[in-house]
Amino acid sequence: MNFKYLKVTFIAMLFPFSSIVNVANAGLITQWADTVINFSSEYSNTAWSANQVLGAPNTFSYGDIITAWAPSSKNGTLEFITVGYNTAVYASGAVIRETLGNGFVTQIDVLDTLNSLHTVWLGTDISTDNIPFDFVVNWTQTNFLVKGLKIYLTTQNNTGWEEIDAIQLRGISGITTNIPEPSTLTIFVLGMVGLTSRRLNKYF
Ligand SMILES: [Ca+2]
Ligand SMILES: [Ca+2]
Repeated sequence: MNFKYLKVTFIAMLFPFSSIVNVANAGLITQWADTVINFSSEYSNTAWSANQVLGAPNTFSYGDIITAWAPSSKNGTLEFITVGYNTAVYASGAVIRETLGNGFVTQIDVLDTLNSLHTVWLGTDISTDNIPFDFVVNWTQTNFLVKGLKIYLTTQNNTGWEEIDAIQLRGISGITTNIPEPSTLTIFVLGMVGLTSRRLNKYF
């Protein structure tokens, strides 16, 4: 039996396994907003209230629908909403689900666990209009934990209302997991190969 060939084959098999562990370590967490921390205005405290951005999307058609947040002004104001998430993460992105007057977001800040805001996006929102649209924004992952998002918008985007159905935070958990590092795992398995081969070499 060609034992060298067996060892090379076994080592080669480790590489795809290492890749799987890397993916597991990535651990991207996606959360929909759990609390409303602050907001500039709301159309009412029930229909189109700030609380309508909480949870997973529940506005499935484009239009003036009560399950989305609308500021109290239709035009001519700058508005904001700040939302909180149950699990603080090293944040790398957000999804703002726009369901009326799409294309109105002007800025996104992340809220750290010491209650400081950091701007992660400033720009032109080119979301498609006339359909419920998930405006996805990605940025370089923060090196601090993030527990909230502040979304800024202009009501001057068009002559009608501007509305948000839901807001998602994306990031990596700050909680330590027990998944072994690929290097540790590889060294361990290579050690086992060495032990096994020494035993087998006695017979070949
Ligand atoms: Ca408007
Ligand atoms: Ca909603």
